[in-house]
This record gives sequence, C-alpha cells and structure tokens, in this order.
Amino acid sequence: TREHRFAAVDLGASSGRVIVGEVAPERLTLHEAHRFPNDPVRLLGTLHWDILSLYQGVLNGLKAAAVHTGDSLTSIGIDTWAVDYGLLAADGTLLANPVHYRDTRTTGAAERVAAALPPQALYAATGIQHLPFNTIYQLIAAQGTPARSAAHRLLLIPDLISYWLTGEPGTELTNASTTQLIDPRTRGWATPVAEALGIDLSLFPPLRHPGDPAGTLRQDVLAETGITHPLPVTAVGSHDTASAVVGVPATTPDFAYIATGTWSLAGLELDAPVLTEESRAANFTNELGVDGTVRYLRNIMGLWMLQECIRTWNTGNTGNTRTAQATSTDLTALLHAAARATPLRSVVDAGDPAFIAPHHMPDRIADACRRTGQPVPRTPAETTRCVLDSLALAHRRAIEDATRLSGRRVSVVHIVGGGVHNTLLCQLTADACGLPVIAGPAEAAALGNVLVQARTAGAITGGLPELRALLHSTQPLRQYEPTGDHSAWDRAAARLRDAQVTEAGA
Ligand code: LFR
Repeated sequence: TREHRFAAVDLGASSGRVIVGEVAPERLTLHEAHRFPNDPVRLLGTLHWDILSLYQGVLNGLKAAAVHTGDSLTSIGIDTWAVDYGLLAADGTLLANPVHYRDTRTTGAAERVAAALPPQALYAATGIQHLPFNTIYQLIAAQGTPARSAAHRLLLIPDLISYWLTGEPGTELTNASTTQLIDPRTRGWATPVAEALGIDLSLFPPLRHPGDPAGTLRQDVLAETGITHPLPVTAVGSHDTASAVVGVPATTPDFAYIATGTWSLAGLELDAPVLTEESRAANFTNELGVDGTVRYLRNIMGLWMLQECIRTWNTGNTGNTRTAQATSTDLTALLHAAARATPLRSVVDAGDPAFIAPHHMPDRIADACRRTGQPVPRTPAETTRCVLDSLALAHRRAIEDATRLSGRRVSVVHIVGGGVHNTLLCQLTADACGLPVIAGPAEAAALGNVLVQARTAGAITGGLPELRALLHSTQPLRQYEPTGDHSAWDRAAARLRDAQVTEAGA
C-alpha cells in the first residue's frame, strides 16, 4: 500500500506548527515542517491575536511541507484553540482583528447573559462549563460595536484560516460546541439559546463534521506555497483539544485523559452528555468530539501559570504581553530545583479564573497562598513547585469528579500535549491520582488531525480504537507509576477545600 502524506496546521496559544504526517496502515511518523511564534498584540488596550502573521506562518509552513514531501501532500487539516472568531463583511473582508480570549472585554457579560437566560437553563441546553471567554459572552460584549454591526458572517479561528486558504466558509462542529450555542444531544444549533440572547445564528456558515471536505486551495495560495496540484482541505476536529483527544493512545475504554499545554484539559470521553445540575455546579463541560463522542472535561489553568511566572522572572517586566521563551536550560534547572523543594507546602486552586489574565503571576500565586493561610513561596523553585503540585491536585480532582458525575471508572490516566516533556508534572499527577500515567505523544493534536485526514483519504480504516491502536504501536510513550504517601495529597486537597470554604464564608 502506498504511503500518504498529510499536513496538520496546529495553532496553539504560544506557537503555531505545520506538521507533516506520513501514514500507512502500520506506520505513522511526524515531521515538523515549520514552527512560528504566536505573539498576541495589545492595541488601544485590547488584546488581539496577530492573525495575519499567523496566516503567513501557515503559508510558510505549507510551503515547507510541500518541499519536504516533494509536493505530494494528500490533504491539509487545521486545528487551533477554541471560542475566538473573526467577523467578515459580505465581500469576505475581515472587519476587525480577532480579540484574544484572555482579553477582559467580557467582564460583566455573564451577568447580562444570566439576566436573559438563567445559568441552569443555559447549561441544560448546551452542557458547556462557564468560562468568562465563551463565544456567547464575547458576542454579548461585542454587541453594538462597528465591526459586529457591519458583520455578515462569523468564522471561528480554524474556519477563518480554512476560508482564507480555500474561499469556502463553514463551521466545524467540535469547535462550534465551544461557542455555547450547540445542543450536545442533537449536535445541532441550540436555537432557543441564541434567540433568548439575541444572537443571530445566520452569522455562522453551515456546520461541517470532521472528515467533511472543506474546499481546495485557491490559486493565489498555490502560488504562495509552491504547491502545483489541486490540494483539498479536510475538516478535522478543528478544536485543538478535540484533535488531541483523538491523539490519546488508549488501549482500554477505562481511561482518563489530560491534554496539557497552556491549559490542562482533564476528563473523560463519553458517548452522551452529562447535563445534570451537579455537573454544572462542578463546572464540567460537554464539548463535542470526533465520531459522535463527548469530551467531558474541566479547564485547568495548565502550564500557562508557569509560563507566565517564567516570563515575569526573565523580563522582570510584567507589562509586556510578548512571550519570553525560557531557554531550555532555564526550565531544566528550575524543574530540578522544584523537584527538590518541599512537596505540597502550599497549593492554590488551579481552576480559579483569577489566573486567566496575563501579568503578575508570581504575585497572584503568592496572594492566593496568603489568603488561604499557607506559606507564601519565596523563590522561583518554591513557586514552581507550588504550581506543579497545584496542577497535579487539580488533575486528580477533575478525574475524580468526572468519574463520579458520569458513573464511569478509570484505570489509567493518559497525558498528551506539551506537558509530557515536564516529567515532574507527570510523576506528580501519577502520585496525586494514585493511578498509572502514560505520557505521550506531545504532538497529540497534530496526530489527531493527521489521523482524521488519513481515514478520510482511505489511508487507514477504523474507529477511534483502531486509530489509537496505531498511535500506541508507533509513538514513544513513557509510563509513570504512583509513588509516595498518597494521604499527603488527600490532606492537601482537604486543606485547600477548607481554606476556600472559610474564604467564601468570610
Ligand atoms: C486549548 C484550548 C482549550 C480552550 C482554550 C481557549 O488550546 O483550545 O480547549 O478552552 O484553548 O480556546
């Protein structure tokens, strides 16, 4: 059988990548054709994505991918972070630079939404956890702005990139679910929600499903990239987390996953949503996955907390939104020192939206420790330990809550995404969960993206179990067994809970 080559465009919050996946029935290899920074820009007080620079990175990456494969790509798939969008005029012009989900323009929007639709009803209809940046809150905040008033069409970020490449508009379903405008039972638009909030669903082009065709490259794109044949774009799980969950190399149905990177997305794959009031109170989300699945998970701050600390320590300047990349020696030394620091000295709630915005991260962590009556970390090593212990504890809590709320059991935890390189975080997660952790692959989102394309092209066959078996047999994985005194984690969890109860009552 012939080998097929696919380009996965995977845009994350700190960098973008174009990765070539070579696929045959028993073979799967990746080659990173191009990686480029994603540096948001604060403009007149609002934090924006530098979308044209990202698009140029995609073009450069496709060019590099074409060179690497001798112009033999079979198709292209695109995945990015969720919730954000661009607004277009009737002629397709981008009306404004897309706003970053970490911008604070949505402050107060949740109250306005709640006045029109109580949170209980919103959750029962959409199953999406409350995050201040969900698309509905952004749309409420954008009401009456010139761009919104002139808008004829709304494209989510991967759909926007896809539109620029092919000229064909569409709304990919897994990412559409993060707008909080999709009913997870019907997997179609939640029309009553949109009506209650005065959101015009005709802004969204028709839904596409992973595996659907999404057009072929425009002539000008062929010229820019040096590609010389009609090349299709295939819809994949265009939400990066949807693709990352496809990329979990599970061999048993009783697995939990943690997709790590800027965020930690921790939870279970289900075949039906959990829409109970208890689930809402626990802030669990029912995002839609590939092949009719539901991603039942909670957003945890993730390595963002550490990245922001490192940026502050490196630049000594908290007013700069550009990401200062810690050199790997910095990070390695820091993680070594953190590994030797006192375990579980102080823990913070890594699910707290107080950590979403950029700037002053070490101070915000110190404040949280002080407020909850715990020792304040003094050195970067102590702060790093506090962040990693807190993330491990939040991972454990999310997996415990997800199993309880869904009635499922878990025998193994898979960690995928950039966090697999952080061996301390992987070990602490195994210790906290009291379960074996299988770490890898780091490029799970790109792999999930490639696998869905490969199946669509007929290069491989099967459902998610077969795709995952191919990952298991081809990708390097590392297993961590739980170590240490498990009751120390129970005590830390109890300490944090009690401190929060006291704080809430104060
Ligand atoms: C991860 C991610 C999360 C989403 C957040 C914001 O990259 O896509 O799943 O909640 O970014 O879009």
